[in-house]
Amino acid sequence: MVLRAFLIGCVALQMTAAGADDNSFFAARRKALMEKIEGSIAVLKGATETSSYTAFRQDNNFYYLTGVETPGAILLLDGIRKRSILFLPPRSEEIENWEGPRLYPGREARNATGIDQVLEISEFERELEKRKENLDRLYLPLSPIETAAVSRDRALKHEELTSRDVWEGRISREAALGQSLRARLGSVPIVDLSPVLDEMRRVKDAQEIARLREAARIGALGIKEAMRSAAPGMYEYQLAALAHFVFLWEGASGFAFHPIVGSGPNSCILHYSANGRRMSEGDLVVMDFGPDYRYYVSDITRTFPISGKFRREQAEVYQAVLDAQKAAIAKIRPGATFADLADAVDKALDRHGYARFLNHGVSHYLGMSTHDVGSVEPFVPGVVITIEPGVYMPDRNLGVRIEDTVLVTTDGCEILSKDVPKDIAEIEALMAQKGIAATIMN
Ligand SMILES: [Mn+2]
Repeated sequence: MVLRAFLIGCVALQMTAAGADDNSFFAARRKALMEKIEGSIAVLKGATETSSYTAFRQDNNFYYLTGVETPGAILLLDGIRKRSILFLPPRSEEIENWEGPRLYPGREARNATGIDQVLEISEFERELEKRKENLDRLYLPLSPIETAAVSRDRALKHEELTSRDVWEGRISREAALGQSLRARLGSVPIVDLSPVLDEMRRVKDAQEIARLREAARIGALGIKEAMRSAAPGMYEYQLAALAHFVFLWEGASGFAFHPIVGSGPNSCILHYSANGRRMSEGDLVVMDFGPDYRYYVSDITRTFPISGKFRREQAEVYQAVLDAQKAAIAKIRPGATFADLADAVDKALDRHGYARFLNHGVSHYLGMSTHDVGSVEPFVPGVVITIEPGVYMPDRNLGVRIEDTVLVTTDGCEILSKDVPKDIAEIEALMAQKGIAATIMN
């Protein structure tokens, strides 16, 4: 998925989900955060029940620090006493009846989560009250909550539009939370926790890297299946469905962002989402999609001819974009910046006279969100980025984008999405194979 700005940084546990191994990662993150807010406390409010019949997905920050996937939870991190308290809604027979068992306040939840104390949500105010005396500040994340398929750029835009809407204009959830807390805290200032969490989340730990690697493996498998099955006469949504099927089959909870499958003229629409066009001989298809696997995502784009063979003009543009992508990947290492990658892409495309046909940013951080948090550079080992140059020529119905998910290592990088071919001969060989669509349609 493409970043709007030219460069971002030119400058369950639902009783079961997380296990003991996972808990040690969550505990380490809470410990690290409490060190950063030494002498203060932080409050995070998790996602509430969904307003639709979709699966509950916890807020990224809340999950990052707890692994807890229970709706309506609050986390208090006490950086003075170095203790964490989780607040959960009380047991409800009705909810259990409909939704199954949940995590409830008490010893069982403490054992399952490894969090120091698990109290009922009604206790939160008293615990806050206890701590407000002599408190120098309270940290609260002020950036928008991130649940399924949410990235901050999009969420901020939505927030801005909502606040400016003459008819439904209202303050954000985070601003409202801040107001409620302020009313109870008196003169204690509220400080934004988001930049602190952003910088922690920017650099991935071993658990995160393992999940990102799996998300990229699943993403690659899905895109490969779509390429294998692609044939003239199919609809764009059918390619999306094939990849989505593979994502779910492999254990992803859903997608990282709505699928982008643009054929022919739609290949030039950066975030094309209708996916309704019937594809025909000669079309080039830009497919940009990725799964959400245990709160970590991948973001992969491949461009391929629906018939399985590139036409000469298509191959020429494609090769230029591929050269640019490879030139940029060669620059990815600790110390490099987004500007270095943009520069490598620009120089490579310029050699072919195509630089002016690129109208979006070519790289962004990726992790729990597709356009992940973190505005700090240069890269360090453990950050994950995407690299996605493109060339778009609407006059010729010809759009090409190639995107991989890449982990920065100590001595260079590892292309996590390397399983999907991108060289012309390899793409044509993959597309000559029989895909599962042939079985579904017969
Ligand atoms: Mn992207």
